[in-house]
Amino acid sequence: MMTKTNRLATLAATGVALLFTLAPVLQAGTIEGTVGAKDKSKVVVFVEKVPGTFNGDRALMDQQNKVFTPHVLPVVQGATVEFLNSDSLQHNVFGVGADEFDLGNWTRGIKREHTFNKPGEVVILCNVHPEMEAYILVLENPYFAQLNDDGTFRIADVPAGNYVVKAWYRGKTKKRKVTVPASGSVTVTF
Ligand SMILES: [Cu+2]
Repeated sequence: MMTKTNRLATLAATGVALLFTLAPVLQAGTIEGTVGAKDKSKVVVFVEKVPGTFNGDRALMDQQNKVFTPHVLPVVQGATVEFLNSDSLQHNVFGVGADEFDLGNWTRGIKREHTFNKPGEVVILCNVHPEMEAYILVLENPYFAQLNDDGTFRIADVPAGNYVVKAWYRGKTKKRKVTVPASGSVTVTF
């Protein structure tokens, strides 16, 4: 005869087994490959139209020695970017392109921020120093990657399906069609 404790244990075990049976299995694969570009740090590879709702995070762009760092910053739509002035002179930040704004001028140690809600490419400039330039790429989803030193990239956990993958470099994009498998990877060469 089953004791009360045993019966509870059996019920619990059945419940756990059911949970595992009913839980949806994520069918997702990896997109990997290479991009041929002179300046590998300035390439962003991204996947278009991945189903789901995604929120942008916070990111930082520094101004140091009259240079925006990083030079290329990919963010997800809705992200707020803080612009920090680390120099002992005045800088300005304004954006042109997919999103247009001007944050004004400010001095060392101070940050101002902007939230990027419009997808696309925004060129970041400083009206005090015409040589200062950077790019913020506002993307639809977090399925993007920057290149390793050897020109390779890897975008993991992409839901299985057919997509267009783009490689952005200095304001230009190349695209490839890919089929992401339910497990394993697909290789793309740009
Ligand atoms: Cu400046």
